[in-house]
This record gives sequence, structure tokens and C-alpha cells, in this order.
Amino acid sequence: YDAPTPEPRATTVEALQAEILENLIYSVGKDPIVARPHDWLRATILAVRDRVMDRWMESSRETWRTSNKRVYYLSLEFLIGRLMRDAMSNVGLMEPVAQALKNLNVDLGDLINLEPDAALGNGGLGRLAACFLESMSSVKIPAYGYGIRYVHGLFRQEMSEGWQVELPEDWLAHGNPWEFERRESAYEVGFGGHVEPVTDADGEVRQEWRPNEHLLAVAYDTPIVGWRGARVNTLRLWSAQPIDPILLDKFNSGDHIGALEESAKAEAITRVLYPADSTAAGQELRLRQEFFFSSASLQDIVRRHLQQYGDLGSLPDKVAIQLNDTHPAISVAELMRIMVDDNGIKWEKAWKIAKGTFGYTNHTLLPEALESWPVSLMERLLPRHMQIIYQINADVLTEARSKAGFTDQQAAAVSLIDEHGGRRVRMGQLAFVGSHSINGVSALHTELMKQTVFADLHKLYPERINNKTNGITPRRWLMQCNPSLTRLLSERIGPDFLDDVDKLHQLLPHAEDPGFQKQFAAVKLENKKRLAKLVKDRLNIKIDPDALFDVQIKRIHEYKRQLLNIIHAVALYDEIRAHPEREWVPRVKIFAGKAAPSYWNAKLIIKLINDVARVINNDPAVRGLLKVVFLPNYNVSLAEVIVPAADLSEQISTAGMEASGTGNMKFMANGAVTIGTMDGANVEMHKEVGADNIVIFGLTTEEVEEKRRRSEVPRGAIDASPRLREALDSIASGVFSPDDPHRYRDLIGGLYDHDWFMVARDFDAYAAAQARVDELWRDKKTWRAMAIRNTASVGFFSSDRTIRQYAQDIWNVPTA
Ligand code: DL6
Repeated sequence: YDAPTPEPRATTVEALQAEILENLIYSVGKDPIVARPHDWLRATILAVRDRVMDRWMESSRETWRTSNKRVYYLSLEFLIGRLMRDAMSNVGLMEPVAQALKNLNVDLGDLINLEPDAALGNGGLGRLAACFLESMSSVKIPAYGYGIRYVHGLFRQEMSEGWQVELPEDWLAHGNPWEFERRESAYEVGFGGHVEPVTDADGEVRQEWRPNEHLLAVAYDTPIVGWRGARVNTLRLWSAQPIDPILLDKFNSGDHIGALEESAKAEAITRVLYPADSTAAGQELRLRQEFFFSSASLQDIVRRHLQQYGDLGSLPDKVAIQLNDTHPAISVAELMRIMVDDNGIKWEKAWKIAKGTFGYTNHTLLPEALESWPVSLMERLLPRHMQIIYQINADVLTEARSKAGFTDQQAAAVSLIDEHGGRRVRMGQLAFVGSHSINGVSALHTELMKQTVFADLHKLYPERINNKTNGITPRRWLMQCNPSLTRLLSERIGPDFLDDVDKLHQLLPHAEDPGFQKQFAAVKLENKKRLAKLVKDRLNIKIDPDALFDVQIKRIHEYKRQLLNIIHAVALYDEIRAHPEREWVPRVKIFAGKAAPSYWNAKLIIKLINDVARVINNDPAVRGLLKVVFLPNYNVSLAEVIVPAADLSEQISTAGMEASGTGNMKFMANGAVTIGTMDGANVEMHKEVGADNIVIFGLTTEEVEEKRRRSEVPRGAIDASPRLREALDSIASGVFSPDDPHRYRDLIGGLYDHDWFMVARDFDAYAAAQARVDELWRDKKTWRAMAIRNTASVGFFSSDRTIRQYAQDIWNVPTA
């Protein structure tokens, strides 16, 4: 490991300036006189990347040299967003690069905004994976992210008369200067075919899978640099390619399109991200994606391990594989196949190795999002894996009966095969039994896992379930997205919090200091003005930066209850008109988020928000006291502008349904006050920040459960609340949709019929909580102290803390 390396690149302004120019001419091939912004962006990224490369080589060599255990994070989604600012900031290059570009008459801010947002994920799960990658580098864990290099990430959302329209996203249109294609790291992945018993030289019979479809998984590597360049890890994304790019015999016989069919079929696997979030995505292509990236990743992991250690017995000591939800759960069967069939390891030993190596994180309890695949599909696509799953299942059921005395009913609950209405393989069960650790993502969620989806498996393996409350990286979600606040905090408590966010606690004694409050509020106002400008530019809606910015940005889902929020807007609208004499707190309700394309009610809720916005924003009787804004095409970069500008953070999911939430933590870091239910990580936020600094309302998980169990009718709640009834009537009768008065009849009808998400039954509590928010907001001193205490208390929600806990409790690796 002592091969020669060049001197690390200089980081002076002069050196950077010269290199950016060189890159522009020699790598991009453009004369500065005619260079376009995208050319400058590429030239700049290449210069920044070089500074990251120096550390990348060093990190990789160190891992080989020290034989430290490696962590592999397998995730079908990585919602990484833009990388340039992240990398520059983490290696301390923001200022010299800005100056170098300025000398070249280029504005760094413009370039930053030009970088495409890598949206290889849907929402929380994918964004968490991105935060984890950055934190693993920051706390110096040798780690790899493995995923898919989708050509098209999450769809672009546009509005057509208030309806969501999905358009293809094209993040690779200008190439991707961050990635390195590794043709040498290509693996064959098979599908279909049959299984054949073969007899070894020593007379042992083993099974051999003979797929009848083959394609290549080609690696693309992106460096992920940690805070202060602590370490650089690799995000390895797989691209599917055909083994033969064209079938020449078909082409030569005149079938020019048919000659490309195989190639198109292979490439289809990694072409598009499935746009489903906490909703079912049960398509054959999805299973192909899951197996494709699992198989390629495992082949890569096994190759690397064998190269360094020679045999797979030491896998659990040297390798930890974390399964991000069940999407990579087929890895359990694939690793067993590789060990037993390809490497001749005995079943029992292989099973021990697999369990010692895998950990599984569950991110949802929603039944519709718990993956299961028809047995017939698995048999057709992955015949050997299906055999392995049956064998694992037989072992688990035997253990359940003999060791734990399970009844038939209990055995059916832990079975990997769901026998209800068509046999299906339950991927959650597979991931659970194949892992030594199963974790939830907030304390409440973990408890509910034990009581619900995995209740029987928990009885069988009571030591396996543990909690790892989610976190966010404070670099992107405080320092980079809110530099003014970061500067202010540094001035007040010194810069130590940059390396240890727990130190933000030192702000607590300053929470009531009028001078500090004023500065804190001035930073917030500056961020609100920036957002107001964005709203004006994009939507031509004028919003007042002095109004309370009340923000709900996240995927649109009924359990997240954007409907509750917009019904509240309607009720407020009615009241403002009924009582113009009252002193209303000016409010802007800001929404953003995408709906899964096949999720009708979610799309209808977007339309409703836009319909309500049009009416309220244009009604002179409102006198601008209430505005409603829906910002299209929510993504990481948009969040980076909205979050620092928020006063109020809406975290209002039906209790028991949001596994954790991570947006809640981002707002907290940036000094927004939360209005929320006792759900997901809100529960822990409530504990960290204290009851006086968060506005909690609504039914608890137990109360929700009880109402559902009793099938309580919601009509009582509606009849008891004239404000709610009036708001619902006006929506259902077409006040906001005169062009189609029945548009919302069924949506509102659902609240009368079953109200599964407790919108009606939580409405009064929500409205009262909002009134309390108004009261607190009017008292500027109190509000500002609350806001400061939120920032001060965010330390626990750093993903560095989360990752350290994974490292200690699950992966058994040291951290810095
Ligand atoms: O753990 C990350 C994130 C949580 O914060 C959200 O509460 C949860 O909804 C989300 N889960 C998913 C599940 N999708 N699937 N499968 O995105 O995970």
C-alpha cells in the first residue's frame, strides 16, 4: 500500500483558479470566451473532486492496510441532492473556490443552483440513506453505499390547473462529473432458468442455478466526503447493461429494432426509480431491480472479502451489511446461494454467517408498504432463491414449534410464506430471520414493531429488535443551508458545535437574551425574504415575510394529513371573514410535496390545496391575512431554501403511522417551532426540547387504535364542531371547485364514513393548537426563546449520533 501518489492538490485561490481554467479547456474542451454556465460547473466540480480524490485514495488504502471491518449500506434509494456545495463545505473550499470563480467572473452561487438534484429516492428513506453516507464518512467508518444508478430519478412535478403532472427527470442530461464508471467491476446477474443438482468431485450433491437470462451490472462510483474531510467513502451505484449490446444475427437479417430488444430489456431495469413512497409498488420490474442490485452488491462484497481474507468464515467479523428496509431483503437468499452453492459451505454454517452479517432496518408499519412477492413470480424469476427461502422457512418453523412451542396460528404468523389469498413471500419476515439485528427508526415505531408486524417473531427472537432513532446531517441541514444562522451561532457560543452538535446546548442560557433574540430573528427574516422571492418568482404570489410561515413539506399521503392542514385553512378563512374585527395573526401556509402517480386521493389533495389557495389568495375580504402556497416540484434543493425560512413546522401525522420523520428534525435545527402529534420522532423531540417549546395535540396511538377497534363513527366529532362542519360543507359542495362542484364529495365523504386517518376527530384539537400558536407568536419574546431552544436541543437528532449507535450496537465497528 505504499505505491507512489502525487502531492495533494493545493487549495489556494490561485491554484484553484488556474485549475478550473485548465479543466475548462482540457477536460470540458471549451474556450472561456464561449463557455456556458454548465461548462464552468463541470470545470469547477472537477477541481473540487480532485481535492476529494486525494482523501479517497488514502481512505481506501487505510482500510486495506488496517483490515478494519467494512460496513455496506444496501439501499434501493439514495436521495443525495446536489453534491458540490456539500463537498466544498466539508473540505473547507467554499471561500477559495468562490474567490477563484469570482476572479474568472463567475458566480459560485449561480453554479451551485445549476447542479442537478440527484433524486434517486422518494422521500425519508432515501434521504436518510444520504445523511447516513455523509455521517459514516464523518465518523470515519469504512463504508460503502450500494444502490441503483437510475437514469431517471424521481419524476419532475408540474402543475396543470392545480393538478399534479409527472414528467421525466433527467439528472444525467449534462453528464455527471462526480461519478467514475468501473467497467472492471462488472458482474453478471441472472434471472429465470432452472436449478440442477450436480455432483462434486468429492461426491457431494449441490444445487446449481442455470439462469436463462443474463445481464451485466456495471459499477459507477461517487466519492462521499465527511466533515472536514475525515474520510471519503464510496457510493457504488449499479447500472444494468446487456451482455451483447446488439444481436448481430437479427440485425443482419433485417430486424433492426428486434436486434436491440434484449439491450432495451436489460437497460430497463435501471432506467427509472419507482415513484412509490409508503405505498405498494408490486411489479415484476421492481423485483428485478431489487435482485439485480442485491446480487451485484453481494458479488462485489464477497469478491473483495475473498481477495483480502481468502474465505467466507470471517465474514461477520469483517463485514456488516445493513438492509435499508426490505427492498434488498432478497440478499439473504442470494448470500446463502453464493455460500452454499458457489462456495460449498454447509447450510448450517452459512446460515450462521448470514445472520452474523446482516442487519435490517424497518421503516414503515403501513400494511400496504410491507413487501411480499407472489410465490409463482419468485419461482419463475429466481427458482433457486425460492428453494432457499423454503428451506429457511422450514428451519424457522421447526425452531418455532420445538423450541418456543408455537401453535399453528403463531407459526403461520412467523412463516415466510403468506398463505392468505394466493401464496406470497413476505420480505419482512425473510429480512428478520436472516438478520441478527432488526431496528426501528424511532422509539415509538420500534415499540409498535414489537407489538404489531413482528409480534410473533419478536417472541421467537426477543433479543433482536432494537431502536435507532433517525437523524439528519447537521452539515447539509444547518451549516450549508443556513450559513447566516451558523455564523450567528458561532459568534455566540464559539465554533465547537461545528464538530459536535450537542454543544448547541450552550445556546440555552441565551434563549431569553433580547440582543441574541433580535439577531436570531433577523437571520430568520432574511431567510424568509429569500423564500418570499422564490415564491414570487415561481408562482407570482406575494407573501409577507413578517407573516408566520407555517410549513408542511413532505410526500403527500393521507396519513401525513395535509388534508387536516388545508381544512384548517378553510376554517380560518371562514373565521377571518366572519370576524374582520379580530386581531388575526398573518399566516402563510406553505405546502410542497409529490404524490405517488397512482395514488388518487393524494393527487386530489394537491388539487384541493391549489383550489383553496386560488380562492383565499384572491379574496379581498381576507386582506392578505392568510395566504396558501403550493410550491411545485419539491426536492432536496427546494427544502434547503424552505426549511431555514419556516416559523412553524407541521408534523401532524395520525399517531402511530409516521415511523419517524426526519423533516421534523431539519426544521428544529433551523429554529422552527413544531406543531405535531405524538408520533414517530416527535415523541423524542418533545422530550429533548421540553413540553413548553413544542405544540403537541391530538389523539395518541392508543386512542387511535381504540377508535379503530371500536369502529367508532366519526359523525359525532363532526356534529360537535360547527367550524369543522362548515369547512367540510364548503369543500364538499364545491365552493372551491365551481368548475366541478362534486370534485371533493368523495374525499370529504370518507371523513364522514370512516375517517381512517382521524382528520375529523383530531380537527378541534388541531385548531386549538393553532390558536395556541397564534398566541405564542404574538408574544415575540416567548416565540423567539422557543425557536432558539429548538436549535439548541437538536444535538440528539444528528445522524452522527444515529450512526455511532448503529456502529456500536449493530455493526461492531469503532467510530471517531
Ligand atoms: O426512516 C426514514 C423514513 C421515516 O422517517 C418516515 O417516517 C417513513 O415513512 C419512511 N418510510 C418509508 C417507507 N417506504 N418504504 N418501504 O419511506 O422512512
